[in-house]
Amino acid sequence: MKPVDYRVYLVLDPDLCGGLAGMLSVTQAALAGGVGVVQLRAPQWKKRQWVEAGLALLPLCRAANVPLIINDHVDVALAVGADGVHVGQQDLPPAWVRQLMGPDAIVGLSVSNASELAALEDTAIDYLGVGPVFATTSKPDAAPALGLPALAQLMPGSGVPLVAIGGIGLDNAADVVACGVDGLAVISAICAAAHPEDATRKLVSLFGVNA
Ligand code: TZP
Repeated sequence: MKPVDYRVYLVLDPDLCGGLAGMLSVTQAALAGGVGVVQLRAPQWKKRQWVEAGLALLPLCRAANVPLIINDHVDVALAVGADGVHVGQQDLPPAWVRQLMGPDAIVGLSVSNASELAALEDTAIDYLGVGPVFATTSKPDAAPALGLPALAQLMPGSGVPLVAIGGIGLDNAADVVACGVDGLAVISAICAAAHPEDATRKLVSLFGVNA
């Protein structure tokens, strides 16, 4: 399925979407608006719920040729046949994720500052999620916000696509894109939008027609 369009990366939140039915309708709208990656993220959920949601999301993503990424849980990704896994600094190391998921899987890692980026030795990573760029209420245990100057200093990054995350909305997304990031990962900007398809389309358009 690679290469991947990282420009607008939807991270699903069951609370903001209104449960599984809401997640499916937000995903459908975001896919119609041109989202390039969908991640299932539900820290409060039991594994059964993850699997149920993953199995429901997968056909929508497949129909749009967009990868479905599972946050954190390799077993869920394998169980539902998802395209990849995104892990944080305290999760299963990316090299182990790669070994379990196989060479074609998409493996993403969160970094929240320059030292985590500099410490990267892992060649198993396909992309990096960098943030939070701004303060966010969507992840209560998020690291301190980087801010735009620090984000810009992290560019060009480490040779893999760099996707900014955290507090990104239609009001500030253009400034984030101007830092040179490859993509914007958002929860609330799409999940809590009155019109998720329009919100997605507007975010995609910030990268310009030839991006
Ligand atoms: N990781 C860093 S910030 C964040 C995650 C999952 C939450 C992003 O949510 P929002 O609503 O786009 O600020």
